[in-house]
This record gives sequence, structure tokens and C-alpha cells, in this order.
Amino acid sequence: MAKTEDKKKNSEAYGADQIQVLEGLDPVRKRPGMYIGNTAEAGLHHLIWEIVDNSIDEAMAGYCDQIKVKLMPGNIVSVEDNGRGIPVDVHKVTKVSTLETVLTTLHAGGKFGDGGYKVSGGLHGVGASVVNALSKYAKAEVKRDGKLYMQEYNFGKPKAKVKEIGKAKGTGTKTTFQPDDSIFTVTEFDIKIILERLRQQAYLTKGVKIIICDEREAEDYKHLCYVFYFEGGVKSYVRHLNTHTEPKHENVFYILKNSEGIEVEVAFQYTEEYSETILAFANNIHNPEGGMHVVGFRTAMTRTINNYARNKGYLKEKDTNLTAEDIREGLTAVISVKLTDPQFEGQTKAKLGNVEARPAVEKVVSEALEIYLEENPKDSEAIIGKCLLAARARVAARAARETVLRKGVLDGFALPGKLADCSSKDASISELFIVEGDSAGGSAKQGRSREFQAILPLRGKILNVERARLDKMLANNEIKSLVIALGTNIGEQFDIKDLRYDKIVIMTDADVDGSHIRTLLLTLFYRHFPDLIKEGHIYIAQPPLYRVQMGKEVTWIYSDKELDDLKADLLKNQPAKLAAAEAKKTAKTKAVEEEPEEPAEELVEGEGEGEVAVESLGGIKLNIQRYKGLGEMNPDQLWSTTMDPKTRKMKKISAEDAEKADEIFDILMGSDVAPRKRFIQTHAKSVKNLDI
Ligand code: 28F
Repeated sequence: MAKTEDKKKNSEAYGADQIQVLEGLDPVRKRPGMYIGNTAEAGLHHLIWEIVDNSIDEAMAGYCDQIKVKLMPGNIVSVEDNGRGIPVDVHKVTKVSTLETVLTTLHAGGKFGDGGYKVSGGLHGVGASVVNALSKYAKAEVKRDGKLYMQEYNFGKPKAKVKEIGKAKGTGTKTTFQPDDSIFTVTEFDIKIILERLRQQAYLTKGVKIIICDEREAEDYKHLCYVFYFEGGVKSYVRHLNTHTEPKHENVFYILKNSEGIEVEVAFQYTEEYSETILAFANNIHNPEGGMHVVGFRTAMTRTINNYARNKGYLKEKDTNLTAEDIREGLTAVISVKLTDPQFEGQTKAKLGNVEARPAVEKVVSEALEIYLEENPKDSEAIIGKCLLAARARVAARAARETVLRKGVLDGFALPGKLADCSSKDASISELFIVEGDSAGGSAKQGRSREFQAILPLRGKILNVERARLDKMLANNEIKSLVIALGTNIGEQFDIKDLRYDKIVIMTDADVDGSHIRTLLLTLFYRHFPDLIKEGHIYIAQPPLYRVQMGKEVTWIYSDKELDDLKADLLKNQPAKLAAAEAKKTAKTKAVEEEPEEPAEELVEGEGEGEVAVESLGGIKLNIQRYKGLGEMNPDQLWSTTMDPKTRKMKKISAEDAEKADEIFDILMGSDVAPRKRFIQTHAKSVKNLDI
């Protein structure tokens, strides 16, 4: 990235005086959630995002083109960039080094003030101090003016003044931190989460190289490094999103242009799919609920494509215009805007509110799209052909849908025969369990609390469903039953007020078939009942994987890790447990006089039909029974482990979970064989535990 003279002058003029309001870090340690969302896995990773965001801000300002993230043993993370380096001169207000001020005070960013960063994501520049406050150890190193400066901290407090510790080549900032494990409930970083996020950031910050090295394994083990660098920016992102589908045309549309101070970067390409994927970002922050930039984009697309189609005679005089719906089908687009003062709205602050973003995107995309369509006639023909087909299908589908809907869904009384409904008519307490297969359905019907729990068994055939066309989907009886049971109707007639259950619980086996059915149902909800997901009505039941019996004590285990933990725990506490067991034994023996020890076989007899294994952990016999399917549990067990609101574990499905399922669905059901094979090979072991 060019560091122009102009920018250099600017950076020299920009010193230590941008910081206005200053506050210590006590509030951060008192209420960490206020600053990083929570103190679980997401909050822990948030620490990394905050530090990386600072580097990305420096990159967006044009001063940095490389960011290196290192994970080290002991949950220590370092982030290093080759930006200008945080200034170290004495700060006017605090009278200590600016570096120290930035790391130890809140509101020390000065990002939106004069001379601060024009464009920024993150916590408005207080990120570094928040991370410092929540770390038991941290270190800041700055290379500036040929010198290396350093300061260390414990719990946000400096151990000593900022020191010059040597010479330096180049410039930059490096922050190292070790999260305070008394604050976080999760302390281990997950490389997958880190890679996913930083890959996305690399797409959104064109030309910046992000390197991630995981150095947490044993020393002789080869360390793994990952490098993300995308010259194409969001164009590369669109290609990536379309890797598992068939593009309809070759050239990805791409534009990067500034309009009225807003940087607009947009790429799109149509695929064979019927669905639309639009990813929108403002200052690199994802806006799942869209916003003004998305509105501007849609307007530009609809108007420009219609104009072109008319001019070239694809649309005849008698034809009506293509609708926004027709233009959506099969579209994969990434919209990224960068602006000075982003306003986020909506329930989850996930929607861009700045009205000026709308005309900016509309103008940039309209102008560039007109040129693209003229210059790429082959691509244009494919795109318009796709839109025209969608228009025709829309008319046909409506006709088909109306006939289907008239037959069943509209008369609310024709509830499917397979549905064992609950007796309560109060939707706010009612739950619908969608169960795989008739045998598990039988157990669920017997085990449930009839008052508020309804059971709908589905057959395996559901797998052959085609997800794209509503009319074809409703031709499948299993799906039709489900839609009728929900009560909301579907498509244009959908109305969430008529939902008959507050919770819709997908209860499938922990095997490959179960995972398929779950994926399919989530896809169905994602495509055709998105409001049910958005409003938190969709759940996945979590049946246990194992039943572990130790003497008379029965424990239900829900994951392999939990089982390992239990064993480890037993080994650790073994002397105490053994002693307790011994004491019991002697007591018993005394009472019945010389009665032989309880035979081991008695322990081996598990209930139900699951696989049984007996393990002996230093004298304690463990009877471990693995459940392969819901059908292996008797109704009482199913109730107490999986259905009883007091004891069950259920996973509420978020829009992201469903989006992932939708992607997996493509891979599993799509026409492309290679990615499916790859997916099944790489996930063969984990498919049974796919937590979607
Ligand atoms: C590993 C994390 O934090 N990188 C950063 C800079 C550069 C400047 C800066 C940062 C100064 C007064 C706040 C340098 N020279 N990586 C990072 N690189 N912050 S953070 O300035 C911060 C402001 O108050 C910088 C000239 N201007 C800005």
C-alpha cells in the first residue's frame, strides 16, 4: 500500500492531542459484558477482534498492509501490524505517553474527532484498553522513528513506564495479551472461529495480508500458519461464496468507487440457485438485517436490468417489467460500504441506518452496471435469461400454490392425521416436536406431556424433497403436514400470528440420517419461514449420547467430551468415591451377613437396547450405554432426558445456524458431486455430531 507524502504529512500533524474524555478501566472489569458482549466464547474471541480491528483501521486509513496473529501456549495471543505505530510522545492531557493513554483509558481512540480515523469499526478505539483491562498480562510494542518502545501491564495496570528498548526497522504496533481466566467462562481460543472471521476481514480489506499462526501445539510439532490475502476484495468473496454452485455467467460484476465521501464496493454473480445470498457490510461490520446500502443496491439492479432488457428487446412492449423478486433469484452479492459515522439500527443493531448510503450505492452500482452489461453481452444474456425465467416461474408458481393452499392449508381444521396434537389451545405454551420415524414418534407420544406438547412424526422419504420451488415442496406430504400443523400458512399468505406453537423442536437421531433430516428442515425454515427463526421459535432437541451407570447412580451424557470429562473427574476423585463405595459395601455386608458382593453382570444390564460397555476405573465399575437413536430410549427416558422442560437441553436456532444448514444442504443435495464427496470425506467423523 502506498504511503504517500500527503498522508505522511497528515500523520506527522496528527499527534497526541486527539483524546478528549478520559476514564479509567474499572468499569470494564466490573461489567465486561457491556464492552465485549459476554464473557463466554464469543466474548473471549471479541478480544482478538478488537485488537485486529485497530490494525484494520490503520489499514483502511492506508498505512498498513500486513497483520499477523499468533496463538501461543497459555492462551496468549499476539497481533502485529506494519502501520505507523501508536504514538509514544507525551500526551497533553494525561502527561504520560500516548501509548500508555491508549492502553489504559477508556474513550482514548479519538477516531471520530478531527484528524482521527475517518472510517472505523470496533469499539470506537477503546478496544485496546478494554482488552488490556480483561487480560492478566499484556504487552504493547511500537516501532517508530527507528526505535522500539515497550510497555507491559497486569490487569490493565502498567508495570512500568513506556521504555525505549532498542532500534527498529520499519514501523508498526504489536499487542500481546493473555485473557484473565477469572473473568472468562471459556478460555481456549478456537482456531476455526478465528480463521472464519479473519478470512472475511481479509476479503473486506482488499490488499491486506492477514497471517494467522497457531503455535499452541507441542514444540516439535509443525506449526500451522494460514495466509489470507485477496487482491480482488469482495469480488474474491463472491467467487468464494459460489464455489459450491454453478455460476450462470463467467465475469463477476465488480465496482469500487467513492461517492460523496462514502466508499462503495460491490460484487455479484448469478448462480443456478433459486435463492438469493446478499452479504452487506458497513465498515467491515456484517449487517444481517441489511439497511440503506442494500436498498440502494436493489433499486439500482432492478432499474438498470429492466432498462437494458427493454433496450435490447429482451422485454417486448407488451411485457411487464421484471420485479425485484425476479432479479433476486440466484443472485450472490457482497455489498461493502465505508463511511465516517455508521448508524446501526434494528433489533440487533444489525441494520445500516445512514440514509446517505442509499443514493451513494444506487449511483455507483447503476453507472457501473450499465457499463458492465454493455461490455459483457454474454453475461448480460445469461443474467436476463435467468430473470425472465424467474418471472415466468413466479406466475406459474403462484397458480400452483393457490391450488395447493386451497386444498389443505387454508381450512385450518384439516390437521394431519399423524399429528398427535396437544390439548392446550394456548400457543404461547405449546410445543411441537418434529420426530424422525414412527418408532421414535411412538416413544415421544407416550413420553410427552400431552397438555402442551404435540408430536409430528416424519418419515425418511422427506429427504427427497426439492427445496427450491414452493409448489414442488408442498407436493411432499410430509412437508404439507408440517405446514398445516404450524398453522401459519406459507408464502405470501404466511402470518406468524397464526402460529400454533411457541416452540418447534426438531428431534432427530444423532446419526447421518438424522443430520440430513435436520439439515433439510432447517433449510425449509430458513427459506420459507425465516420469521420463525428470527423470532426464536425453532429449536433442536439434544438427546443424550450415553447413559452412564455407576452403582445406582445414573448420569446422562450429551457429548463425547462430557464423557471424557466424567472419566477424568472420576479418576481424580477416585479415592473419595472408592471410600464412599467401600463404606456402603461394609454397611450392607453387616446388615445381611456375608452376602456376596453385587455381581458385576447386574451392572451390565442396561435399560433399552443401546450398545453397552463396561469400564473399570480403578475399582469403580462404569456401565456405559451408547444411544444410537431415539428409538432406543423408552418413553420415560425420552421425557426426562430430552423433552422435560425442567431438565432437557435444547439449542435455539439462530439465523446463522440455519444459513449454515442451507449451505450444507446445497452440498448434500446439489447436482455437483465433487463438493459433496469432499464434504462427506472431511466431515465423516463429525457428521453425527453436527450441532445444527
Ligand atoms: C496490534 C494492534 O493497534 N495498530 C495501531 C495505530 C496508529 C496510530 C494510532 C494506532 C493517536 C492519538 C489515538 C500513528 N501515527 N494494532 C494497532 N496503529 N493508533 S493503533 O493513533 C491513535 C491515536 O490518539 C497513529 C499517527 N496517527 C495515528
